[in-house]
Amino acid sequence: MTQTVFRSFGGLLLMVLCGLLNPVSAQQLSAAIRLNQIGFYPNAPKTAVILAEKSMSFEIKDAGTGKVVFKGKPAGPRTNQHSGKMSFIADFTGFKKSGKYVIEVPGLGRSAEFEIGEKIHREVAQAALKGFYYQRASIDLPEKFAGKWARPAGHPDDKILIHASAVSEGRPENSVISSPRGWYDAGDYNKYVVNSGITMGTLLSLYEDFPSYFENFNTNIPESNNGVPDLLDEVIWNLRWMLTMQDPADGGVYHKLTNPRFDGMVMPDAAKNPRYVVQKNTIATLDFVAVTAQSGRILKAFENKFPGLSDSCITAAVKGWEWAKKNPSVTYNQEEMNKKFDPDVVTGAYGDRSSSDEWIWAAAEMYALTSKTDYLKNISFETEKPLPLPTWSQVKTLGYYTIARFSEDLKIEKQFSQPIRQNIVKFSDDLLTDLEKQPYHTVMGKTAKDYSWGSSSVAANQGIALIYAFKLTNDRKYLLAALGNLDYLLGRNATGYSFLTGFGSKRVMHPHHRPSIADGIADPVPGLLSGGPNPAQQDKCTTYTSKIADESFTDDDCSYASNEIAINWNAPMVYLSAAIEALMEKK
Ligand code: 9MR
Repeated sequence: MTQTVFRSFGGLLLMVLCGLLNPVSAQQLSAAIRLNQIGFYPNAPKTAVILAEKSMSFEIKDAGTGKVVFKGKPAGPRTNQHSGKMSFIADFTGFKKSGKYVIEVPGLGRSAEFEIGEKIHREVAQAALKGFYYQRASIDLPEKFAGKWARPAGHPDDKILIHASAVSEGRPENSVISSPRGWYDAGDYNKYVVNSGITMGTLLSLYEDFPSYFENFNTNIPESNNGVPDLLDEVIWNLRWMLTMQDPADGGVYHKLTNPRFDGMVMPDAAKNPRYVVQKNTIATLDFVAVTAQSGRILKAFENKFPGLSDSCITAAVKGWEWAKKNPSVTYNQEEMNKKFDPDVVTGAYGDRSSSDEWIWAAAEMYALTSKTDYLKNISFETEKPLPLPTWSQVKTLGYYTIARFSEDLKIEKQFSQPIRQNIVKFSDDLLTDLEKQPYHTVMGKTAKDYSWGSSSVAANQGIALIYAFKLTNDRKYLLAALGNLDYLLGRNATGYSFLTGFGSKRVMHPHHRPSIADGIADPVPGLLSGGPNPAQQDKCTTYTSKIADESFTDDDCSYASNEIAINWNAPMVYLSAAIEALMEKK
């Protein structure tokens, strides 16, 4: 009894003391206040969203002293087009002092602590790139680089079987090739050329767009001190794998390196099922051409570090292009393949019927590499059509970005590059239309279509398009809208989650990601971007609490449709966060 009284008295004393030391903690955390949980640049917009039925004033308080440093009245209300919910926009852009703060809405509660400071997203960008290191196949991740997520190598991939669908001269069924390295695609352990295509294109473009920023961008990987930017070292890990996916006999490229069925929820080194390369096809080959052409171009400058690698890439690109020209309509149709060949393969299909966009991307990269207009023959750039956002199955915009990047150097006639530049700006203007009416004040989420499988990558890719528009026009409104989408990804959204593992006060903890599930460590592998809301809920998980487009998310590892991670989503996250850092540093 005495002990209990003493304990509760002690507890009370502790609470009072803490309250005195940190007066802001008196207010309850409120889930109705949504903001970028990492923080803000001193000289950029600062927005929080308050979910409420009526307008309430807000205060920014110093997190240490509890002193009110800024007061404001939020604008609104705005009505959410998906849920009908009302929100108000608390703008504290005028407050510019670096430090740690909370936002408080008397009567509602307070936010978790956030920071105002220069380079506020640098660690986010570094972690998102480091996420690729954690996805590496065929290599040990020692503690020195992987911290508590250290693990033995998985999938040596040095004895890969030729699937019946992939036989060619010199490579009969079940013969063995070596195809090590590369990144695991996602929460699963397979390696897919098509998805590697857009991922590599995005990361390589990031390097080409901001080369100097990466001179000093360390992610603590084994290659960190080799005199090559870590971004390129990371990309080369996957590039060397991709090069093994080309059939040396004819230049065609296998669709994927895969188990017949998905592995169980085990660590990489415990997954020992036989793996195959399957059917060569036009689209995988063209994606490969684009990546190797771009790599060949970039790596010319690193010839002394990687003797011969640039040349190997260029040779591979040319061979792939020739194969695609001879085989322009070989599509990968998993169902059809399974009818004809054994074993059946039921892993990610990445089946895509239309190759016109891959032709555009590959042609643009080959042309940028060689300046030979031959590569543009018979290619329609389709600039009369609206620009589509890049996805694994729609890559022509990656080609546009390259043309836009090099239009001066390539001396491409105006009539050719001009419409591409205009398209990028037009797309960005359309994104910006009605921004002032959006419930989270983001271009992300204007239409329910934005919430497709991997919607986080939609937000990130919109951000990239806006950054290109900014580079083309120098109009800061595009850059700030891109930053708004980064705010979305880090917490200013209808779920209240920060979608990057390891970051944010309300962060994703249970991604559909085999190592994170199997390693017995509470924290998931960091730096991985969760797919995000997806009202289609194909995984049929029972823990979703909403079917509304922008809320249809569950932080549950059963949810491969809303909470998986994937390399093609991480890459635009790296691009967006690093590009914003690079551009904010400049001004
Ligand atoms: O990102 C892909 C999405 O667009 C498709 O609708 C979905 C179903 O085919 O597949 C997604 O990609 C998955 C791939 O097939 C296998 N690895 C995990 C990928 C992310 O969920």
